[in-house]
Amino acid sequence: MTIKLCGFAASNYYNKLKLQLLEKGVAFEEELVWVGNSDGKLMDRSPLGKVPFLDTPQGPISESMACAEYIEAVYPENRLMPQDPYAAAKVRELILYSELHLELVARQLYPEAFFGGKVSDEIKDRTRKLLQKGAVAFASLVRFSPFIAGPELTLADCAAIVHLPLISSASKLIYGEDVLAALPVKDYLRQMNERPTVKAVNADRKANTELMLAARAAKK
Ligand SMILES: N[C@@H](CCC(=O)N[C@@H](CS)C(=O)NCC(=O)O)C(=O)O
Repeated sequence: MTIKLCGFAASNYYNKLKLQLLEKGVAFEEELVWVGNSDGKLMDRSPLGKVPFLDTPQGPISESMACAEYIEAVYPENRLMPQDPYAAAKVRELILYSELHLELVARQLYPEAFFGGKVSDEIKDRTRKLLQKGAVAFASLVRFSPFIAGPELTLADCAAIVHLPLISSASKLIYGEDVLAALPVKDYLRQMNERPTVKAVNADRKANTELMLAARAAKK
């Protein structure tokens, strides 16, 4: 049985794993799973009802970092985690900063930035401070030489490629300024977007986003 990636292609966390699998050249299947329904079956596979999750021969795994580590352990080809423990820890550190201290913070802004909702001024102010703090910390760790953790493509790139565009656009749309403006994110993404794997992920993301927005509009 091949591994199955479950979720939907408009999700950045889903695309982090899809990029990892494509870069490793691992055969995998995809199962389209939407979130936001009270389907008990989803909770059995991902207890918080979030995507992505993996279906493995031994059972499901949720939380993208746990999934990514499992993929690296089971498929050692084309490693995206350095073997040196310090270098590997630095890659994990970058992923945590990009997710816990930037993407999850910026996520507070998405309802207004991307989905026509409204976010309170209080949340916007608090989020701005946290994003500015996170961006300074992240800037002290990134390399962009040419990859985010150094000369090799790693899992930290799989995370950065999918998260950084959302953080930049959400902050630009809400505050009129990009919290990542001090970093060479545009050049980096331009280079990464040349990769066939990233092109494939982006094409699927666009198609799935249209599907998701059409489904939301039909519900209204
Ligand atoms: N920490 C989770 C974050 C995953 C996440 O937030 N996924 C979003 C889609 S991009 C989701 O499932 N949202 C639905 C929800 O939170 O109920 C991970 O790394 O897997």
